[in-house]
Amino acid sequence: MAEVLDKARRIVFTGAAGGIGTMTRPLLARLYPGLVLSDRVRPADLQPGETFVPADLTQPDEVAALLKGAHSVLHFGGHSVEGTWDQILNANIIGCYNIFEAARVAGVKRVVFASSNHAVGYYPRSSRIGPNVTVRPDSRYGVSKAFGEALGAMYSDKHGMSVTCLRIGNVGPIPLDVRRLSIWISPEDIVQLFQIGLEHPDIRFEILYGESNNEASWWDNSRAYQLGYKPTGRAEDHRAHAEAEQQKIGPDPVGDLFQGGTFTSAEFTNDVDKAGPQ
Ligand code: 15L
Repeated sequence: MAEVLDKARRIVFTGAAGGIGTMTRPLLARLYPGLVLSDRVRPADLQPGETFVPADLTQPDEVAALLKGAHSVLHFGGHSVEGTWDQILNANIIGCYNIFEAARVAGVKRVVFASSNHAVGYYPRSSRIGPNVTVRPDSRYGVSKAFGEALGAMYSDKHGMSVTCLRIGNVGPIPLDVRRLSIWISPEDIVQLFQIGLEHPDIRFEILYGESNNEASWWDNSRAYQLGYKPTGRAEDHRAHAEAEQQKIGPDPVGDLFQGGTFTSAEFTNDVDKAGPQ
């Protein structure tokens, strides 16, 4: 990495008690000692030496106190799947706004935002997309991620904040099913993307896909590679497991056509040939 980050700088990680937080914290603790972990609830497995500051993202005062003096933010807090409008509005729309606005006020230099593949979930599995396609959210959740990307672009252009949006596929030790063979990312590889967002000197505003080195990928992630990404995970190594798991799930006539899977078939009332880009 060209720029060496001053490790003494305050880096705040929201959503630290969630799935991605739990999988990446041990790796991050080694890279960024002093990382400030935050969530509404204390992580059950908080280690001695880890710093935890509770905050409710819907409360601007709590978010402002959390980000005071911060240099960078890994924003992974919020609602991580489809939810009611009330849940999404509070956790992902208001919460995300509160983070970016408190970051601006606090003079935060860099934000890495957990976007999602569900911001573009209605692209067909037969298409290959890059970071600059029109968003095609597959859910209220996906819309909130597109909103977060738009906020990030605005704070980058208007206020000079370095913002990296990670359109994350699915983070885990192995791909869970056939769809995840195309979008899986290992905890180690997503931490590499965090590092790029926190440290790479060239970042103004970027959308990168959060996937490992997947042969069945639907995404052009060449920008991540240009920025130094060297994923070590390979979904194909787990194909037999993913195919066996898929047998247990059975077909989804809508979800199997689109990248977002079950998020696209949930609440679906359209014809499949009228959904997604023409
Ligand atoms: C996501 O955005 C979710 O946070 C995660 O729980 C998975 O559903 C993932 O997408 C996925 O698409 O597999």
